[in-house]
Amino acid sequence: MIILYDHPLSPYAQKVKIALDEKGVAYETRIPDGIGVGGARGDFADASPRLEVPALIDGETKVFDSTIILEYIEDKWTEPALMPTGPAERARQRAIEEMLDTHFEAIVWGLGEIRWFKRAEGELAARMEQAAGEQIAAYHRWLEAQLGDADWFAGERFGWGDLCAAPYVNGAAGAGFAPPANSKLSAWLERVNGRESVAAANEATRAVLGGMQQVAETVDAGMFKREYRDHRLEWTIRSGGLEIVQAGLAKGNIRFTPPPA
Ligand SMILES: N[C@@H](CCC(=O)N[C@@H](CS)C(=O)NCC(=O)O)C(=O)O
Repeated sequence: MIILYDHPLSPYAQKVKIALDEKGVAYETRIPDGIGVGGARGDFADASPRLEVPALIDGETKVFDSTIILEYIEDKWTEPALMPTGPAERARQRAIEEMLDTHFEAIVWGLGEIRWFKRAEGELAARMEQAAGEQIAAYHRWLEAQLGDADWFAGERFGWGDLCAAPYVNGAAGAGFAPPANSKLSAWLERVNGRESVAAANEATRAVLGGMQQVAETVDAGMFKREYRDHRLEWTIRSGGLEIVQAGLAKGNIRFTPPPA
């Protein structure tokens, strides 16, 4: 049985679950012990040197990073193909994935740091939320242009760009930043959420969201050490939250990407 190290709130893990479901591949999900504190060990750490979900174990094969896992899935289970044909179209799918995995993800993640983990309150939180809203609106415009008049980012059929976009656009919508009403992007979101694979990932997310109301205290008590890696660190600083990083470093409740063990 394929094992997927997962967290239901991880958009990266959602990409992988949607791809496996679309291809009808059976798998078992596991939430690694120590996720969120940088303390994971054992099989998960062997599969994922950066101690991040998702990580996939298929027999002797261990793959980490959602993009690399998606490529593995597409190479191993070829039907139905999620990547369209033609080099230009394939490059476009990868560009959509890249834009969302990097800067778009960081914005939605940053909103979680403010609202769930209470990294900022009052005026600072309001300024950062406003910046997030403006940035998300810009990404929505970019996505709308990528969609054009097609039903799917992948063209005539659901595919790579769609499964990569769904977790992030849903995450932003859940945070109160839905695509503009009556836009092509909002019609696409409704369409993509109608797919069983996407609905299942959404349901798993909803099931754990209630528990996020209590996490601020656990961060304060030093039980979490959140990973302020690459684009997330950039987002925090460019959106006015340098003091969040400084306070987190002083309190020891933020960390950066670890080197392999
Ligand atoms: N580039 C990676 C990013 C994965 C990632 O950042 N995962 C987060 C969850 S969304 C994680 O596991 N962080 C480790 C932690 O919080 O301890 C991918 O595409 O899979």
